[in-house]
Amino acid sequence: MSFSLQAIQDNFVPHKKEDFIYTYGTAGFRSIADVLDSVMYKVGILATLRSKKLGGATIGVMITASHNPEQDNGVKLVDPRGEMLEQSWEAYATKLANSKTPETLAQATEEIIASQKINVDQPANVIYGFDTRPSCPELVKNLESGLQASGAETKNYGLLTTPMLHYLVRCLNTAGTSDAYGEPTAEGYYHKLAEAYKTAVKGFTRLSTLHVDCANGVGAPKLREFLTHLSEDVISVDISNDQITTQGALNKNCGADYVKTNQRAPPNVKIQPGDRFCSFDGDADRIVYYYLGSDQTFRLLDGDKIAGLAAMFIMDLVNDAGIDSLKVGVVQTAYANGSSTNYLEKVLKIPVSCVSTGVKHLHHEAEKYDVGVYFEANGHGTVLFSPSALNTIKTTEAKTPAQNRALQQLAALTELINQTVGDAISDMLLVETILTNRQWSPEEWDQAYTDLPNRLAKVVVADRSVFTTTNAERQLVSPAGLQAEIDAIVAKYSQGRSFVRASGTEDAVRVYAEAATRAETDELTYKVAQAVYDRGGGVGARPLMS
Ligand code: 16G
Ligand code: MG
Repeated sequence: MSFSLQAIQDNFVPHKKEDFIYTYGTAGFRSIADVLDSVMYKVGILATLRSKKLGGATIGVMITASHNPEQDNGVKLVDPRGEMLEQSWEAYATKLANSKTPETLAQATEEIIASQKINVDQPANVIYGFDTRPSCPELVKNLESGLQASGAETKNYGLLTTPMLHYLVRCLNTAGTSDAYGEPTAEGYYHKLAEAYKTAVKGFTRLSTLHVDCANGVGAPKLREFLTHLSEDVISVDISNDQITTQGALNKNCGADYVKTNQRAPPNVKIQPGDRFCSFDGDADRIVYYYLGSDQTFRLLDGDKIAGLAAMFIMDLVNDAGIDSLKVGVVQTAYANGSSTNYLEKVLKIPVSCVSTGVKHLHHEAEKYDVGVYFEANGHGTVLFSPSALNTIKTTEAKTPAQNRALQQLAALTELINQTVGDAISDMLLVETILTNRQWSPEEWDQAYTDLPNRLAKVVVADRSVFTTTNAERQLVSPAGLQAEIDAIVAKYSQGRSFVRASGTEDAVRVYAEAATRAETDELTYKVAQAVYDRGGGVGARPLMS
């Protein structure tokens, strides 16, 4: 198939809402689904150009709006190694999406070709997948139209979790090379994870049943398919919130975002003391665990707790394997609970980096370590093993049975953990592996440290773009003077910490605060939110302490 600007113009998909402005943000384009058909067409063109730029390497397109309500949708591009689209291309995505006529679209396309020096005669390969949203089939058609008009070879992988699409892209681009990632099929993905899990828990007593809330999303059918690869004596899983065809059910009162935001279990999940629970989000790239404490209170084991557990386990294995020359590090964002950072740095003595919010920032920072553990508090995360770490694990000769066992466990983890992006199924298996190896209950896992009370608030302002930050979002640069005011407020609270940043996904400014006690935390949040409202052009009601 050849590339033709004429075909791109002839098949143009008009904008439904003329004044809508599209932005390729932290997680691609995301909005109410009704206005996305024109965007899908443009994303098809962009994916083709990206593939041509990279000599025909396979690019992925995922249609999902993750934890957002069912009426929303979104789309994001996946680069050849299964990573998020290179940041410098986000501006091209935005430019194409806002081209409102066939002529301006052709012009924007030509500009990308010229500035990126793209040879349009190169082949283009694009694969795509989508989640369970009712709007997906229509949006897929528009995407296909853009791919066809720009002359890409395509493959539709159908219903997928986001991490499965990332996996498939990496497999296709590494096939036949020395770092072939796996079989580029859903079966290949299940098989790889299942085999690694069997190795990682071999010889240990199986834990009690794990209860998984799938947010009524794509994680439900995919987890079910995956589980057919493992027998009941290896893992026991009870799936709830699997109603993927019930209208309006997706992410409604369930899922990882609900649990993290409300700090409680989904109302329809019967949480019993002694049981272990986790929740996926709508596209299964995010997970949090929870349980009921012996005092009957709800306890959340979020992304920070998973990072701590994984870092602890990997450090122990690296030491037992006698390969402690490997540099293990953890990457967090400013949202990480202060107690988790303290535990990692002071107890585990692991280097910790803090970066801006958004998976791509954490992922790139984690690549700087031999073994880079990265998690956002909200449950997005994974562990990356560098090529040299993989080589060390593979080639080190064990001198004792204990060393041999540790090396085997590490090797299994490199297969079990999705190396392309955070993956709820894979992260769940990682946690289950560690708890099985230690024969730990969630309560025992939770003992590593106690979270500082924390609170997240939202302030609506006239223009959130005036809120600019530095130092991994921990300090405001503008509005002028506001940071000094926040510093003065924070200084009055023991173990107080607070920061303010503009959301990348909502039209609001977020305020995070933590302090030694619940009362202090609430007061600190409220004071900072008021300062934001007063100095930052707040609209609507002034924040009140709730
Ligand atoms: C997106 C990001 C997530 C981040 C969140 C922050 C990806 C795949 N997702 O969902 O990592 O935590 O945005 O939202 O990068 P906010 O900017 O509205 O606070
Ligand atoms: Mg998600």
